[in-house]
This record gives sequence, structure tokens and C-alpha cells, in this order.
Amino acid sequence: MQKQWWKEQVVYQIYPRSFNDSNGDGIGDIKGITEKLDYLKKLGVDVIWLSPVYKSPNDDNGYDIADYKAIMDEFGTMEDWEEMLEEIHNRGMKLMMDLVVNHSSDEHQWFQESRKSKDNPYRDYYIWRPGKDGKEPNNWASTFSGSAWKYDEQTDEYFLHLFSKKQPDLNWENPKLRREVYDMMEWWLEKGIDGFRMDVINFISKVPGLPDAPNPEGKKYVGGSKYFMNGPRIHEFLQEMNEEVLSKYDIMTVGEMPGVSVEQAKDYTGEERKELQMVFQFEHMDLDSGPNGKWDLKPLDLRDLKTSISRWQTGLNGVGWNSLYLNNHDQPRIVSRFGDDKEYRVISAKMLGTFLHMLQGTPYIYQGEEIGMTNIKFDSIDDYKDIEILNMYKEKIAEGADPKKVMESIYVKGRDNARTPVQWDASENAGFTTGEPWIKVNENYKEINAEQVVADEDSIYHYYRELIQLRKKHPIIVYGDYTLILPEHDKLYAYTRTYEGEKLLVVTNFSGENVGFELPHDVAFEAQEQLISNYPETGHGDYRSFTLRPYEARVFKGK
Ligand code: TEU
Ligand code: CA
Repeated sequence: MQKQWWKEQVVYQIYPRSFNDSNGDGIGDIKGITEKLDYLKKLGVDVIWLSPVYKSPNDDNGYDIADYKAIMDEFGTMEDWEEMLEEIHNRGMKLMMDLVVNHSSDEHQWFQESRKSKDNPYRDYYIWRPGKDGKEPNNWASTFSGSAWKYDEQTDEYFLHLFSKKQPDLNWENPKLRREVYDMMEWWLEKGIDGFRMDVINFISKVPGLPDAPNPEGKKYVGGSKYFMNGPRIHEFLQEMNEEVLSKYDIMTVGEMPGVSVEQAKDYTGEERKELQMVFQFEHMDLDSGPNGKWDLKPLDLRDLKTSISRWQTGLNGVGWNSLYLNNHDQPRIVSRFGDDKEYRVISAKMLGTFLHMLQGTPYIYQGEEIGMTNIKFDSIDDYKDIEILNMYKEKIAEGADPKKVMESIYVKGRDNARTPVQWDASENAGFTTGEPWIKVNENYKEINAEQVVADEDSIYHYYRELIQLRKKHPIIVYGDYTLILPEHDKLYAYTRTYEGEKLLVVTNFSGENVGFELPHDVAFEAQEQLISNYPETGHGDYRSFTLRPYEARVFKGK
């Protein structure tokens, strides 16, 4: 396998609105990020992925962009951004920007022009269609509830929006639009950024004709993903983008891709294909959902996690490259999800970190993960801010659902779980702001905060530091081949890594019970040292057979 600098990085995601407020208006901002760079440097991360900071009416917290070349007023100025970039680089870190080009805001100038008339030069920057029998052009549902089409009186046509109605989809069939996007990317790269995370980039090519999706249950609107995920021209578009822009810079790229399979990811990330370096896949994030989607709650079966992760680990080995994540701004907090955020919060957060950081791929840490931040439960729907949550709630209640049940699903899966302010210290508002925070702070901030974890040598933060240091010291953690052991075990997740005559043994307990581990006889391994564990050393020494305590994790290195 080819060594590459970007395979050896650890990335930290910042969701700016919730990170750190420097001026007391209750909203995180760019100066607030710059203030905290030393904290990130000390954690040891190499790259910052910054969620959108562009000009936006904030219908979807910045994922609805009104001007790709301007900074959102609430976040500061271009000068603030330039200063931040310089300070990131001064510390030897890198910056990846979020590229949101499946759609723009309806307040983008392109869309303002586009909607004016059918022969406006910008008309074809978006996807307009006449209605069908007085209804929407097709039966696709928006990710954020309701139809994926909005009627616009001015020209008596509908425009497509796979997300909110303020996020019209861009028309990638139009070469002029593609050129604009590439120029804009180049503009940012010339400012010195180090890469892009590309929002729902596998949605940009739609099947011509935009056919109705199969609808056996006769619903009003149904998911049309079949006709826009990994669509017919997607590889052509990405190869063009690579040739026109990406290949000219030594940068890092990751494409967010809901619904991508390993087979498809080989094409997206295959080194000789010249598309992207990594994808964010969603399989492991969908394992605790039932057949009716993310709000259909289902407990995780650890064996499903093994099957999925193992397929990705072996599938991309030597072919493409994995991104590794358990958290981001769209997902509930992992310690509340696959761990135990009550009795074993610290231990289980460390176990999950161990499980992830010992895999092959480039790890991504989401703000607050290193502190062990947890999900929230607001009593009132009015305290929630996320458009996905609010639209879903309205729709379900209108359909006659039990509000209690709907709230329960929001507690488990809602995106605002990840979006409460970062808890910096035990002072008012967790030190996030001196004003009124735009979304409520988690009540547990007095106990769970950055000041506490930095001071406590046994904290999750220091454990993550260690995980990051280990990765830098041992190439096997980056490059080693992965092999699953004990595939049928429903509590232990164990695997080995192999690289240049060395081996790692990783054993993690995903349960709150004591569980015995036996290394299968056919696994050749001789331990030389224990690299890391989330419990104090016991001195028992036998790595072939031992009992793991609740959520215990152990990593051995040997031959
Ligand atoms: O998300 C795309 C996406 O499909 C999901 O992650 C989605 O947010 C969630 O699963 C809905 O259940 C990206 C961004 O990460 C997200 O924040 C944006 O809202 C979305 O695109 C639109 O830009
Ligand atoms: Ca602010």
C-alpha cells in the first residue's frame, strides 16, 4: 500500500456555531476558533475540518450558502478567517473547508436570477420542471420532510430541493455551473486551504427524466435516492473536478456519501481513478435504525457493526482509503449511542475511541467527543433548532403520532444532540458565551467540560491524546491489514492488524458486563507490550485469555 501524508492525519471537526463565542452574541464564531487553537494543538490533531462559515440565511445552519466567497456575518469577517488560517498554519496544522455544492441557498444570487424567467442565463443553474397534472413533477420526498419540489409562481414551474425548500439543488448537467464551482474551489485553494470535505457529493448527478420512485405503500412522497445517489454521471463529474482543480494541489479530500457501498467506494477512492481520497460512508450509522429510516429506533446488534466495519476495512485495503468516524454534527453523541453515558461514561467513551482509532483509515474527531459530551433531552420541542427535527415533528404530529414517542426518537437520533455548545468550563453557559446561547447548553456542563478533562490526567481528552500519539509512532496503526476475530461474539469486538512482520491485537468490550476473552487457537500472536488500555494496569499479563471489565479496551503489540 502506498504511503500518503493524508493517510497519517487525525482530523478534528468544528461546527462553528456551537464551538466558541468570542463576542457574547450567543453564536460561536471564527475568532472563537482562533482562541482555542492551542487546545486543539495540545490534543494533537493535524487537520481541522470546518463546517460551513460562508454567507448564509441559516435555514440549515450554513449548509445553505448564499455566497461561496463571503463569510457569514455572525461568524466574523474574511480578515478573521485569514487570521485563523494563518494561526492554524503557524501551529503546523491544516484546514479543510466544507464544500456544499449539491445545492445552494435560495438567497444565492444565482438562484435569485434563475427564478426570474425561463430564459434567464442562470435558469439552468438549477433544476426546474413544470408540474404534472397540477402536482409536483415527481413523487420524491425531501430529506427534511414533505415534497422535494417547490412551486414558484413567477415562472409557474417547480424547482428541486432534496433538502430544505431554501436549499435548491444545483444542476450539474450544466457545464457553466460546473465551471463556476471549480473556479470557486480554486479561489479558496489559492487562499491556502488544505482540502475539502464535500457535502452529499454523491447526490450531484440525477437520473435524466427524474422518474417517480417506486411507491408500493402509496405514500404521498417517497425517497428518490435510487435516482440521485451515485447517479449516472457522478464519476465523470468527480474526475473532471479532479483534473480541473484537485490534482493541481497537494490537498486532502473526503466526500460525504449517504448510501454508498464498499464496491462504489472503491471507485470513488481508488488511487488510480483520480476522484477523491476518502468517503464518509453511513452503513455503521444506520445499524440502529429499523426499516422505516432513522427515526425508527432499533438497538445495535454488535455483530452487525462487525460485519459492516469489516467489509469496509478489508474491501478498501490496498485499493482505496477509509475515513473513520463515530460522531459528526448530524449524528447523536456516540457515548450515548454505542456506549453508556451514565455509569460508564468515561470508560465507554475511551473504549469507543480505542475501537475506532486502531482501525485502518484516517480518523475524524468531532468537537466535544474528546470531552465525552453526551446527548440532550429538552422537554419542549421549542428548544430544538434543527430544521430536520422541527419539520419531522410537525409532519408526524399532523399525521396523528403520539408526541411523547416522537420526542423519544428525537432524544435518541436528533441532530441537535451534537449541536449543543462545547462545554469549556463550569462557569455560566459552560464558558461558551457570555450572552444567551443560540441553543441550550447541556445541563451536565459543570461536571463535563474541557477545563476538567485537561486538568485530569485520566480523562478522555488525555486518552485521545495518547491514541493520536500512538498512531504517529506506529505505522501499523495507519497501514496494517485488518482481520476480525470472534465474528459471532455479541459483546466483544476484537481484531488484529498486521504490518511488516508486526501485529496488533485490539480487544474491546461493548457491554457493561465482565466478559471472558479467549484468543482463538488459529490466531498466531505473541504479545510484546500492551500499548494502551482504558483501565489501570492489572498485571495479569495473559493476553491470550483474560476477563474484560465493563467497556474495557486493550491493545497489545507483538508478532
Ligand atoms: O448531510 C447529508 C445527509 O444526508 C445526512 O447526514 C443528513 O443530515 C441526516 O442524515 C438526515 O437524517 C449533509 C450535512 O452534513 C447536513 O448537515 C446537511 O443538513 C445536509 O447535508 C444538507 O446540506
Ligand atoms: Ca459570536
